[in-house]
Amino acid sequence: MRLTLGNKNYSSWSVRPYFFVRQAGIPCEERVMPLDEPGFGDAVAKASPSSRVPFLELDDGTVVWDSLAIGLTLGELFPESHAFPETPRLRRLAWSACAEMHAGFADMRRVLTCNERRRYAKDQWRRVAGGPENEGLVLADVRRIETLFATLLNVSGGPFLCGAFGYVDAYFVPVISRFRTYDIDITPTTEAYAGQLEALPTHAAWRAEAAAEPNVIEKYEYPLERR
Ligand SMILES: N[C@@H](CCC(=O)N[C@@H](CS)C(=O)NCC(=O)O)C(=O)O
Repeated sequence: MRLTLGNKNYSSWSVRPYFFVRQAGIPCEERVMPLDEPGFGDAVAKASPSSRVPFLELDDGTVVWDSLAIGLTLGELFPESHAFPETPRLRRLAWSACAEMHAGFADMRRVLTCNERRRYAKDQWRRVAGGPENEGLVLADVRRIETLFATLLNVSGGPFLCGAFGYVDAYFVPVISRFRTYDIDITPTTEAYAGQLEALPTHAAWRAEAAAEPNVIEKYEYPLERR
């Protein structure tokens, strides 16, 4: 089985399965295809039906594309990884949260691009948001995500969204990363949850591997003041 990813620093969709596979200890070969490098377009079009990363090649030759489908597949193939909770109520909440992330938060994703190794000074992101209306849309996404966290943590009792670490948590790792990159104000509940994710050994490994990547994608680097 082989998981193909984009840059660990920038490719938020790739970070999700990468983080889960690592944290759950699933045996899987890993390959990085850096986005925007010459040859990326042709290579990814040949290998991935959607021409996007991430994708997972199974031993029987099946290619599973899309971060959400990969999570569901990992849950099926590796039940001991507890990708999704066994308790039906929690499982349905995990599905809902992943689906909402997968389909939503376009304003936050567009403005607060994933860039784990960068740390901008507070409120600098507003300069690239495209006006007060867009700033409001980004903040509305952030607040909805915080409500989602609070709801799941309240039902499950934590420390992760559905109790034990699962795919839903890997799904929100790049969101917490964005909050850190852009120094977004977050509630104590979100802060405590972020601390749980950041304390995982996989998180330190991800940060180190993202920092070590040589590729810089200019369109994801803002000329903003850093902290
Ligand atoms: N819905 C997809 C989105 C995948 C996606 O947009 N991947 C981006 C990188 S984060 C990509 O492959 N971009 C390459 C391109 O558009 O050429 C998923 O969840 O996996």
